[in-house]
Amino acid sequence: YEPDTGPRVRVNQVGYLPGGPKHATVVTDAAEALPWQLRSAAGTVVAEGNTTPRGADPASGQPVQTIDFSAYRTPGTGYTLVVDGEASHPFDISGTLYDRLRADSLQFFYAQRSGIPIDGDLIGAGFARPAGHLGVAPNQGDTDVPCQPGVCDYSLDVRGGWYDAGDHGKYVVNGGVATYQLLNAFERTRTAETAAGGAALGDSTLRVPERGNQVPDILDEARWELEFLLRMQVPAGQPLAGMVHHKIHDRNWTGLPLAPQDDPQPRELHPPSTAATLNLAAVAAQCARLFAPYDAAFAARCGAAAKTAYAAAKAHPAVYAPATDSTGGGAYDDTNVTDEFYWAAAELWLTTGGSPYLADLTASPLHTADVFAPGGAFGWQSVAALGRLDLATVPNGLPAAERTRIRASVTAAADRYLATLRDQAYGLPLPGAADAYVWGSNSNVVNNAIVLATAFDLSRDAKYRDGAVQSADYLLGRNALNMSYVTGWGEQHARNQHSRIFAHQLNPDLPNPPAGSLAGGPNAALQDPYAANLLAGCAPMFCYVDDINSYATNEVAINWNSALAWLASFLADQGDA
Ligand code: 9MR
Repeated sequence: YEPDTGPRVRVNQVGYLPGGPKHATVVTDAAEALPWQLRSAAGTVVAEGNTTPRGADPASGQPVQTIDFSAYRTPGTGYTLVVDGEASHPFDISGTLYDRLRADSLQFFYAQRSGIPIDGDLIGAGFARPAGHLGVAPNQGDTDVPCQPGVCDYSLDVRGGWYDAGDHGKYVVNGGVATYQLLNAFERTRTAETAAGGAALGDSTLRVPERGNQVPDILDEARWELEFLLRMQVPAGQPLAGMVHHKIHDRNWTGLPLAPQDDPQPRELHPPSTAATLNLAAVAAQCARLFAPYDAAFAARCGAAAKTAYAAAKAHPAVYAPATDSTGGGAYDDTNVTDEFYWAAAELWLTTGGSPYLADLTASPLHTADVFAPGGAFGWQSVAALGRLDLATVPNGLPAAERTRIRASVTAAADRYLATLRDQAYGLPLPGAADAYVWGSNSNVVNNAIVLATAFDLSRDAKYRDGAVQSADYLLGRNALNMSYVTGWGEQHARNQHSRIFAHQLNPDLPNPPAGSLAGGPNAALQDPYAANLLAGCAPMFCYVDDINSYATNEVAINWNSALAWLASFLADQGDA
């Protein structure tokens, strides 16, 4: 299988910021440097230079050369880069490139909402649908959901929240990370260094039903999930009270396409887990501090739930979600919750300033450890970096020396991601080995970029901002497949992501995913049959196909779009850079 990857000059198909880094990659067998030309839309050569030979690129298996045209700064549309007579896809140079990506990437969450009709007047007629999983036949959830047999003898109203991904499951650990990233994208705009972006995430900035309610829309969107997460907590008086059920989903896997309101499967609560409980503790603590100015009662409810959950997790510190529990929904298994404890203690300390949380935080072996893994800084299974980033950025009462040490750990990690990025001929902060190209690899690219972006916020050192900006180039087309992984963005973009809802590929009456939806990305482990059959033997960066059948390379997911939303907001804030 040889995909048509188009022109051999690979660029960010959306464009480049006028004062930002401008890099491209050329696929060529030539051993020597080649001349390149930057052409305006009218065909005039506006800049030229020579490529830099890079040899064989391990991630793509391709012989490549790179181009640096950062010195050219004139805004315009329809530029192309030309090498050997072959022109790249066209792109812009503009300081407003990413303004709309901030809202587009957040729009995905409204489209994923469960338990509410989706309003076509808000996001387009093709996306309109009745509410899913409100106990209306054929749905069997989510207003009165029993546990799996033998797990508990009560049922819970767990309506609402976001569907996790291409399935109709709702998983607390992944919901937690996604909610964190939305809340954190907002919290970032509260600090002095980054206040400029605040208005862009304010009220009436998104197409959500709550616009106009005087609450920033990104908080409204996060609240839709927070309310669901709160409902997943085991009620007082029951065994394991205060713990949180790991997940709720169908008893059996369903086929595609399937609109949420048409899902006939029984829905079941799966057992509580320590990881889910600590996820709720962490994001409910964030909720308590961020909602305080807007809705004191809700903030108080979050704060109380965070404390109850944290105490329950300490009383039951090793209740693990097993890898085997993957019938009808994903497992989201985790048998190491040291990181979840660290993250929850950090968030509770930041919100309450309570000394027991500080004591737990400083006693954690992770408090002084390097928590930023080379492949991915964080993810649903490893959340220590979330605590670390917040300790570095959210105002708190740690001693100055501690604060300095924590901030230095973020910039040290960013230095390593920068070194990785410079080592990659496609300029992404992901190592070139196959084991870095995992399920959802695009989210690891983005999350590592977020560490770079945070290092810039902390230090104002432009090299970190440039690293974060360059990471976006990879996502938007500067890659082996010459493909933008963000729907609706770039000349050649992913649009057939695995989704029961946005299944246009299977039924032309259904929409593709909304603009701003991020595909999971290359997965060298080829963990679905479609990819395994089609892509056997692929070099890591080629292990992707824009086909709805490939759930392990081409799904949409809330934790991937939350990462994109955070980065998009950062990028939009940079203006001309
Ligand atoms: O994103 C998850 C990835 O890290 C795991 O390797 C994979 C297999 O366990 O599951 C992914 O999450 C999926 C979840 O299990 C079910 N909903 C869709 C998620 C995205 O593919």
